[in-house]
Parts: sequence; C-alpha cells; structure tokens
Amino acid sequence: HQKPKPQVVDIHTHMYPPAYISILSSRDTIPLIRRFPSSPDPRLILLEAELPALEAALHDPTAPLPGRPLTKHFSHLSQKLHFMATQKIDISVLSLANPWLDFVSPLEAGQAADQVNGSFELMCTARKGSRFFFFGTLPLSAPLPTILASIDNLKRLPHCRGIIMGTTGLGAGLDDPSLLPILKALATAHLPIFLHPHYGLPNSVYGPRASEYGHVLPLALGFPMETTIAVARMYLAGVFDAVPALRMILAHSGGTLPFLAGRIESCVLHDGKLATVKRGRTVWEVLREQVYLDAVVYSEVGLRAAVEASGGAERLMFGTDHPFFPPVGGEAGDGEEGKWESVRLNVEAVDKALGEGSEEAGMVMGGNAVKVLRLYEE
Ligand code: 5CU
Repeated sequence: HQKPKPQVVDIHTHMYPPAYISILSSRDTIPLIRRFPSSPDPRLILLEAELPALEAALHDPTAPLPGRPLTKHFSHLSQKLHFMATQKIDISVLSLANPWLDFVSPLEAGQAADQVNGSFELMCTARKGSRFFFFGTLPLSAPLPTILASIDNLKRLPHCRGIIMGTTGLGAGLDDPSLLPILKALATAHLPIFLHPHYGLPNSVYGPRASEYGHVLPLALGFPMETTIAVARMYLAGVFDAVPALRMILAHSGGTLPFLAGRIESCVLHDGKLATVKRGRTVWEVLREQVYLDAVVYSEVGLRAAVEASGGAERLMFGTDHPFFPPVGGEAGDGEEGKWESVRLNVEAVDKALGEGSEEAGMVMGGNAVKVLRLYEE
C-alpha cells in the first residue's frame, strides 16, 4: 500500500488577464504598461518607487528601463503550467497581481471586477484535474452595494477560494469602520483575505541614492513594513474581535509581524491610554487564531519565526510570488524557462526549518492549503 504523494500547492502566484493588461496599457499614470524602443517586451511600471526611473526613461532613450519586463509569464496560462511543471508544483491558487482594481474609477470598478473574476474562473476550468483555484478581486473603489454584490458573485464561482486585496481598503486603511460590513460578508462567505502589499513606504524614506539600489529597498523592506502596519492597525482598532470568523493569509510571511509582534504587544501594555482600556486578545492570540502566513520569506531563519509566531507549521502555506523574481541574465541554467532561484530559496527554507520530507514540511508545501482552502472540486 503506497502512501499518496504529498501535493505541492502554490498559494502566492499571480496573473494579469488580458482585460487587465488592456486597462494598464491605456494609462498615462502608474500603474501602466509602456513600450520603449530599446526593449523587446513592454515594461510594467507599478510602484511609486519606479516613478523617477520612468521619468528618466521617457526623456532619455539611453536611461535604464523602468519597472520590469511584461513577459508572457504574467498573462499566459500555458506559461504558468510550464512554470508549475519545472518547479514541481501540483496546484496553483491564482490571484490578480497588485495593484488590483484600487485605481479604477468607482463607476467602472464593479464591471471590471466581474470581468477579472470571470477570467480567473475560466482559467481554472481550462485544464482538467483541479490544478487551478483562485483568489478573487473586489471593486473596492465602488459603492458598498457593488462590493457586496461582487462578494455574492464570487460565492457562486466554483473555483474561488478567497479574495486578494491590498492595505488601503476603501481608501482609509483596514482599520476603517466602513470596511466592517465587507469583512463580515467575507467571513460569512468563508472567503479568507489574502493580504498583499503594494504601496510600500514613501519614496523619501529610501533617500537620494535610491535609484542606485534598484528594487531592493521598496520590495525587501517597504512591502513587508506596509503589511505589518496594516495588520497592526487592524489589531489596535479591534477589527479581529469585531469579526472573529474573519481569516487572513498574510503575504511574505506576515511582513515583519513574526519579529515585531512582541514589540507591538509591549507598546500597547506600556501605553498610558491603551493599557487601561479593556483589551480583547493579545497580538499573539490573534495571530494564532485568525491569521495564516504564506511561506514566501526566502530564509530558514524567517521561516522558523513565522512558524513560531503563527502557532505552528499548520498555519503556513508555500508560495512562489511567480511571475515576480525571475532568474536574472547570466545565471546558469535555462533562464526563465528553467528552475527559479527564488523558488529554490523558499523550498530550501521549508526543508531546513522543518526537515526535508517531514510531515510538517509536507503540510507547509501543500497539505495545509488543500485543507484550509478546500482545494478539491465540490
Ligand atoms: O517586483 C515587484 O514589484 C513585485 C510586485 O509588484 N508584486 C509582487 O507581488 N512581488 C513583486
């Protein structure tokens, strides 16, 4: 009697469907897609930190290209399947990449969400054998009834297993009381939120030499701090106590939360005003009861901290962040068509922290996702 092979599930893997690419291609302000004569691929320019490079490239054809190349990895399902085959991934939970529909006008957002969510459902049915599920996208700039209707629509899409969103909510962040009806509707629908950063920190934080450091500061530090601050604000506002059935999956292993939760806790305890107010659960309790973390942290040290902070290996789920972080030119191997170093680092972190082939490693690599996100046809 052979034990079934444990499945590898990627819960952090993005796509841009064609309708979304058309929206970005028609824009003059970020997020946008622009062609430059010196590049075969169009460039995808998403982040505020990329603005100085965009300005420079628009005025000087010899300046370094801004953003990242928009390769077929972002939009072709066949490329996603090729990636899954080369990295040995059995199931992918697809999601729209940042900045989702945050920038779409209130009048257009509802229809755009229906279109995007419809394309993801179609992608999931394009291949037999439950290889794809997806996190939907909400029209957060639209009026409340449109957002609630979108959640209702997602409930009816057979492959939807949650929603992806950024940290701005309706514009005032995730501690905004106006967001509560949406969080309650998601909790009632058993749709967890995959929380993902996009806005980072203000460019001024990175200093006058930022352009010398590429994407390192905004992606390695800005993104995780953004997630940390967003969840800390939710905690301080009592959002988790107000919506106890809400489940969140935090990108990049919770930003810096596993490392800073103790400091948040201590600052609350030592705050003259907050310390006297009757508090609900501690940050640790909330992390262990309502929060899952992806395992996109690239190191054994970070992975151990994530396991400890979230209460055990059963709360972590493997991810790749594909198509971001492809191999860069000059590496040995087949470049973007071959094995990705970014994926190898995350697999290695799980193996080193939990033991290669161990039950706990199997849970993080796929078992938890299958269970928590019900990754089977219903
Ligand atoms: O490289 C990047 O800018 C990104 C991004 O925008 N989103 C993401 O998930 N990872 C990396």
